[in-house]
Amino acid sequence: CVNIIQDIHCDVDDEVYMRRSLEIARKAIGHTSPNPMVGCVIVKNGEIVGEGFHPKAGQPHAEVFALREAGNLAENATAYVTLEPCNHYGRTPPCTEALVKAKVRRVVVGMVDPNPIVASKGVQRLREAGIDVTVSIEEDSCKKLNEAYIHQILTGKPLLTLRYTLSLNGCFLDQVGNGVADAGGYYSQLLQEYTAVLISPPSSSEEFEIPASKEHGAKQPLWIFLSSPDGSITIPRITDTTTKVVILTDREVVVGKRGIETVVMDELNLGNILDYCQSQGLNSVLWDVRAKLGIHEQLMKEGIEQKYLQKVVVEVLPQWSESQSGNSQTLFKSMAENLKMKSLQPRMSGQSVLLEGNL
Ligand code: AOF
Ligand code: ZN
Repeated sequence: CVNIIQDIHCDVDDEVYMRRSLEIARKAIGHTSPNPMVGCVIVKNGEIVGEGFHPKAGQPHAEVFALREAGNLAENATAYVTLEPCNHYGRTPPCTEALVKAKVRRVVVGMVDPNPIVASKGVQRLREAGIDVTVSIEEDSCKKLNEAYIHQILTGKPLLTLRYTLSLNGCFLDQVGNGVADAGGYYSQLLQEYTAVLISPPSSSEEFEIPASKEHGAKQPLWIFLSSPDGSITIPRITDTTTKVVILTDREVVVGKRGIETVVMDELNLGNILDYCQSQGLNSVLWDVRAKLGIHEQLMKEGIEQKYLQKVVVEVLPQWSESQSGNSQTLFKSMAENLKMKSLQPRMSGQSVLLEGNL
């Protein structure tokens, strides 16, 4: 389908350009929280004349960068945006006005913005200005890209994903099999995606080394260490000066190590932990369990029963474990009753099998 005459467009092209917008949006992966990732391309006579993405909260939106690049060519062009253009004055002015001013003829929107300040008002404003608007192109991919943002806007809580490693005989292993040393491994990718990693460490006596970021200037999540139920804490070894660590505890502790902050809470429950993350603008939290699940049994039960847990990533290593898993029966009963996976998608990462699903 060749789009030579600007009045004629076809659905195939819409999907192609929306996928390009999604690709651009991903350039800001892990950097935009609490804002969504958004990408925009401007197409004139079948050619891309401008591209942009939202780099960070506080900075201009995707449409603004794309319109800047397109300049006068934006007139009568089509704009593809992964998220409905905003119609409000936030940290930045409304994108709808920028699109209207640039005299764009058509806007193709990946998904409606669930943010109640925007929610369809952006589309409405564009239509009122005489712009032809098409909504819900590559919608599932657009929603997947911003699942943390959507969850946080709708529930007021960060998206919480549980990650653990299993042996072939179903025992919990205290390691990440694939990905720590390998920049292309799934774990490195998770570190890019998530704004925070919540660590249930194997045991306070063991050294825990936080992996240094693979590329210079790569985004690092906030590393949150939870004190054990007996009050003991793990002080991680940091090899990268940009790494930030917070130890969450329910009693006073003095750490005195650069880059490590301690935050004392009245009670170390999951509600308080997620509120803390929310207050820090963190919209996605990877709960990385390196010990048997039972170490933070109460937290885990709370996560399951209060429906804080949204996703699970399980890594199955091609090896057997000699230890028995020794997990709490009460916890497992609660999991069996409450954890129903909606979907479970398998894939490979190195020698490991990954099972990813939504609850
Ligand atoms: C867009 N394009 O690239 C983004 C949008 O504080 P602000 O001004 O950055 O506004 C943040 C809100 O704007 C955010 O919650 C979401 O509703 C929308 N984000 N909208 O048109 C963008 N990042
Ligand atoms: Zn905007």
